[in-house]
Amino acid sequence: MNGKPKVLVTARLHEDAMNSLRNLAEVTTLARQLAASKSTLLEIIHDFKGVIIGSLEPFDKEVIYAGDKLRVISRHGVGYNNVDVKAATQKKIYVTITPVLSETVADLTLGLIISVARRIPQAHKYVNEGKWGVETGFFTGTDIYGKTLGIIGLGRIGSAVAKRAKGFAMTILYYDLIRNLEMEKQLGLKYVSLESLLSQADIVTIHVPLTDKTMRLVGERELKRMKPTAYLINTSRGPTVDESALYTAIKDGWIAGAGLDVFSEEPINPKNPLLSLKNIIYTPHIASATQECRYKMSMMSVENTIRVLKRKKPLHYVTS
Ligand code: 8YV
Repeated sequence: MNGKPKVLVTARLHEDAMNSLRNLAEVTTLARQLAASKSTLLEIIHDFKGVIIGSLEPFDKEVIYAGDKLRVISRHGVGYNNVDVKAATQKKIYVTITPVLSETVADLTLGLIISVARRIPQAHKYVNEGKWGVETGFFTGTDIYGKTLGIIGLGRIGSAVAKRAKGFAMTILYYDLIRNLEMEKQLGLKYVSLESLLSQADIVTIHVPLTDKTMRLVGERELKRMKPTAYLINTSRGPTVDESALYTAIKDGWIAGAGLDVFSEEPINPKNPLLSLKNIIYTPHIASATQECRYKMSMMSVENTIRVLKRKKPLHYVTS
């Protein structure tokens, strides 16, 4: 029998990261779809000292308490709403994260902003279907340059979005629980209330973690405050937006459209009514999915795990 500690990997890691993990640990991989099932996790978790997981695997109190040997829950990512950090902290289990993805997520955010305002995906589909022509006014989009951007949550990712928006000569408003005077000075950002951000912005983009307080942060009331010409972008977590209110908002023209990378249910339910709207574009939770970024995330999630297994402090962790 080999005496290496057992580590369960349910995130998709780069081979280099897998190899360095295998030097130290006995590695078991499990497809994300299976790992998203709590009953599967409950059956197997007691075997493992470490887990490296994606954003869907439900590490709630029950799963965490069933992990007798568990010392580290390593998130391949920064959001940890699928992990009960309080239960983990009580059990002295590290919950680690990989804060190396802000620039990559900010890139996709800008991509969604431009795509939704200029209807790039719809135009692509149109040409792909053998159609052509500007005879349809639908493809006369709106400018991004010089418009007003409202950033909800000026953390690592929100700040990276702000830096990019400067290049588009945008007026940048932000709302957060904490003011960032440094960023305000550096980029000329304006701190405003959530209400005033919603009513002034041409594009509202969400960059908050999912917590009890940010659950459905943008609902009917907030959507009604937005301009009928404004777009909503979400690359954070689906449940920060009330999806049924968003459906009505777009259908009834309270707002002009949305660009979404995240949904309240993932993988998305093909019957989700949002999919039937034409003023909306969506991607399958790919904001951090570039070769470069996923490499860094893989290496860091493994490094965090190895450190804990060697009884060292991980590079980045959260507690409660
Ligand atoms: C990843 C994410 O898609 O960082 C996060 O919280 O949601 C994404 O970067 C996910 O964690 C992949 O494992």
